[in-house]
Amino acid sequence: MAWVDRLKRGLSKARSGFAGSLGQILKGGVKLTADQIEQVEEILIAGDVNANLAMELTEGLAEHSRQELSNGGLMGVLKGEVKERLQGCERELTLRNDDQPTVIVMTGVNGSGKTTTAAKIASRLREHDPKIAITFAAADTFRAAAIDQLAVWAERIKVDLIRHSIGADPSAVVFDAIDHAQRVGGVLLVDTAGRLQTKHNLMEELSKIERTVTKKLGRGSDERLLVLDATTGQNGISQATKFHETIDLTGIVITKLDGTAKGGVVLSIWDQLHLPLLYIGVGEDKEDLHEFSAEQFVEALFEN
Ligand SMILES: Nc1nc2c(ncn2[C@@H]2O[C@H](COP(=O)(O)OP(=O)(O)O)[C@@H](O)[C@H]2O)c(=O)[nH]1
Ligand SMILES: [Mg+2]
Repeated sequence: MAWVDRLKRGLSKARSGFAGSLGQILKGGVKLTADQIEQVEEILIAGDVNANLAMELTEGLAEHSRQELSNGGLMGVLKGEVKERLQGCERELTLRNDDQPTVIVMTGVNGSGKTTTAAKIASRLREHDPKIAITFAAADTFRAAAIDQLAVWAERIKVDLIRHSIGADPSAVVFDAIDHAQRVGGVLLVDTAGRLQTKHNLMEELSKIERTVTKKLGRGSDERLLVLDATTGQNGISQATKFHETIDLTGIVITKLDGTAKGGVVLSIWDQLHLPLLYIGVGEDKEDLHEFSAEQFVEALFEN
C-alpha cells in the first residue's frame, strides 16, 4: 500500500472527528455566523489543537468568510492557514558525510514507540541505501524484554546489535556501540529506556549517555529525537518540554496517529515547541513510519 493511503487509513478516526464536522460548517457560499466561528474553534480544540492556535486559525477564517467563497472554499482557506503555520517544521534526518558515524539517540516515555521507531528508521535507511552500515545500541537495560525486542528487530532488518546484560549501565552499552560504529561506519541508533516512575534518574541517564558520546567522539550526538505517542494529546507538550530541558532535543517523531489520536497534536507541538518533526507513525508495521510532509498530512487530515 502506498504511503499516502496508509496515512489516510491511519488518520481515518482523527479525520472523522475533525474534517467531518468542520466540513459541515465550512461548506462555503455563505457567511459564517459568530456561533459557527466559535464552533470551528471548539472542534479544533477538541482535536488537540492548542487553544491559542485554534483562536488564531479561526480569526483568519472569519476574515475570509466575509467574502463569498464557492463550495468548499473555506475548508481550503483553513487548510492553507494550517499549512502556512507548519512551514519550517519538516526536516530530514541528519546523516554525516565525514568519516564519523552518525549517532541518533531515541528518547521518550515508556511505550511511546522508541524501539519500534528505531527499527523503522533503520529499515527506511536501508531502503534508501542497501549498503549502509547500521548499529543498534540496546541502552534500555531496564527490562530483559526490551533488549530482546531490539534483538528481534536487529535480526529481522539485519543490523548489528550491541547489547549488555539486563541492569547494565546504559552508557557502557553506548560506549561499546560507538566503538563498533567507529569501525563499521554508518549510523548508530541508540534505544533508551523511558520509565516514568524514576523520571529524575531517567533524565540523568540520558545526560550521561550524551556525555559518553561527547567524550568518545569529541562532539555530541547528531540527533536527539523525542518519540511522542500522539494519543497523549496536550500532555505530549509538557513531556517534550522536560526532555528538551535535559537533552536539547533536535527533533520529534510522532507515533500512533492511527487509532484514537487526534491529529491536531502535530500542529500544537510545532506551534509551541518549534522542534522539527522528522517522522510520523500511523501503525505497527515497518512501512507505517514515514518522513513527515506537512502538505500530505494536512490534506489527509482535512479531507472530507
Ligand atoms: N498503532 C500504533 N502502534 C505503534 C506505533 N508505533 C509503535 N507502536 C506500538 O506501541 C507499542 C510500544 O512500542 P515500543 O517501541 O516498544 O515503545 P518504547 O517503550 O518506547 O520502546 C508497541 O506495541 C508498538 O508496536 C504506531 O505508530 N501506531
Ligand atoms: Mg523500548
